[in-house]
Amino acid sequence: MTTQMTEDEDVPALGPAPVETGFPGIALYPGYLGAAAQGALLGALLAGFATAPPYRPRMPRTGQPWSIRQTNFGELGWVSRPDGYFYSSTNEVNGGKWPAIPAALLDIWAQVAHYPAPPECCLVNLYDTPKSRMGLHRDEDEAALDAPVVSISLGDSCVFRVGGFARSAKSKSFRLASGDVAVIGGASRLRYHGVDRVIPGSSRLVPGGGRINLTLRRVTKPAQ
Ligand code: MD3
Ligand code: FE
Repeated sequence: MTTQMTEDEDVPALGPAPVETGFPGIALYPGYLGAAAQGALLGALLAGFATAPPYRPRMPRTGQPWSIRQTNFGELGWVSRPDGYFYSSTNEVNGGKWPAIPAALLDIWAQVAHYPAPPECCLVNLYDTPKSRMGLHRDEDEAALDAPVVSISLGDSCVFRVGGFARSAKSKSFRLASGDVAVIGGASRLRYHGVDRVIPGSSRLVPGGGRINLTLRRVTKPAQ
């Protein structure tokens, strides 16, 4: 028995394994990024913000300002306009292109997405006030619905909710913490989901506090 235990301690840990969520197609990797990787990624994001500063979007039609700020990296950015939601290669705030997706994020996609093409969009959500939240919605603006959405959380933890395929379906809550990665695909790709609240002071990563969520998305169907 003792020798068996000693041998087990010599076995290197396997790579991070996803935890069971109860939703087929949703894999959660708690602590996928360690403290050093989180700090390096935050630095790359802040550098990109100099080119594409986060802005406060407004709801289509009503013009109601959101409680979060957003920006994008990649060939395509997800934007809210008076007439709906669109992917656009132009940053309409300053007329420029979006900065490139940081290499560390392309690596995460390659490791967890199990998809034969790279992401085209990294949508950045900044939960920068105690009131910041995201209502229940579905991500359905992508032609490549066979690709997963890969989410990376940095900074303060949040209470995240996953529902069903109708807004009224029952839902289940999870906590997402800094360094966690979630992969949402397969049979769960079109589930309703949202962020109920951020837990202030739960992380010291982001200067001034708050939460940053990155979602990597494949928008167009890759050429065969
Ligand atoms: C579950 N962002 O940007 S990411 C979004 O934390 C968005 O900022 C949230 O929802 C955030 O659209 C959640 C994780 C996520 C993304 C897509 C999903 C979870 C999902 C699609 C279906 C079910
Ligand atoms: Fe979403």
